[in-house]
Amino acid sequence: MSVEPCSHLRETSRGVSFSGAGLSAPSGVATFRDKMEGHWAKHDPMQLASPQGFARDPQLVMDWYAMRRLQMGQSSPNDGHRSLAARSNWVHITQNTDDLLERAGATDVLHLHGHINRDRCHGRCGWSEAIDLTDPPPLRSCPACGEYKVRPDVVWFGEMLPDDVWSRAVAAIEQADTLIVVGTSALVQPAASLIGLANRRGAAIHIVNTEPGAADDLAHHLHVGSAHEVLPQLLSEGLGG
Ligand code: BV8
Repeated sequence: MSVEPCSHLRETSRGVSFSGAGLSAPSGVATFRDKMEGHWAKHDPMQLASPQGFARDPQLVMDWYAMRRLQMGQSSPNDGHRSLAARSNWVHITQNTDDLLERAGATDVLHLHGHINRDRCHGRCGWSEAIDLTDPPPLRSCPACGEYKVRPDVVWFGEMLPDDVWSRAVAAIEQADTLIVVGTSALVQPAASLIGLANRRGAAIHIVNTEPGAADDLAHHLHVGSAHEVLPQLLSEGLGG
């Protein structure tokens, strides 16, 4: 599959990327809609990634995150992460909770849904810490307040997105002349609404996905294929650039 490189994409300083789980899929990180396997097949990620799920069975939720953290701990950035990171003057908005864009060298990354490599107090007492993905901590009480359990520093379904991150993402979209949307089903809100905002502001929208998605009608260019293969071609400098 060959993708026409787009010189404007390479030259613009007002580019923004918006990514979802499909960007990290080639790195071996399961997407949110991938069928879960084994013991987890009978569980619904929408329930597990929610305050209700955590209240109902905190041990089950932390076991699920421990499994995902170990999987992420084995993963490395792919050529898609590296191609985006090479656009050092772009803003990279991601729904992903992994740090693969940063590990590929990206400096301006906005995590709308938080960071799986961090834990925080569920009662928001202010305590949080980085965790070792290869040795995920067990269910524990907050070491600072002792009142609440500790949970991953991610945004669960039904939880608000961090205000500062959201405002910076909206500001980036409002000034963008180009948006690359990669590896997202564009079903989760309010994150996916950023694509419509970019469209209304007149940005050129490129969508990179292996499958059709909910925002395809907003795209000016649809590139069907895997993020790790399409992005290096689309951004046309390959890996050495
Ligand atoms: C909130 C962290 C206010 C946890 C995640 C309208 C407005 C506002 C809210 C809502 C609304 N409608 C509904 C809601 C509620 C809800 C929502 O959106 N529900 C949906 C599902 C209907 N939203 C919320 O609750 C949000 N909060 O709105 O606060 C509020 C408060 C109270 C009450 C109401 C409102 C919070 C949402 C955040 C959820 N947290 N992650 C964790 O990860 O553990 S979201 C989760 O899904 C991941 O972050 C994931 O990234 C994200 C989105 O999914 P995708 O990234 O798109 O991944 P997915 O698996 O879906 O698709 C993968 C794609 O990649 C596919 O298209 C596939 O084809 C493609 N692909 C696969 N391989 C490749 C590839 N593409 C390219 N190359 C490949 N190789």
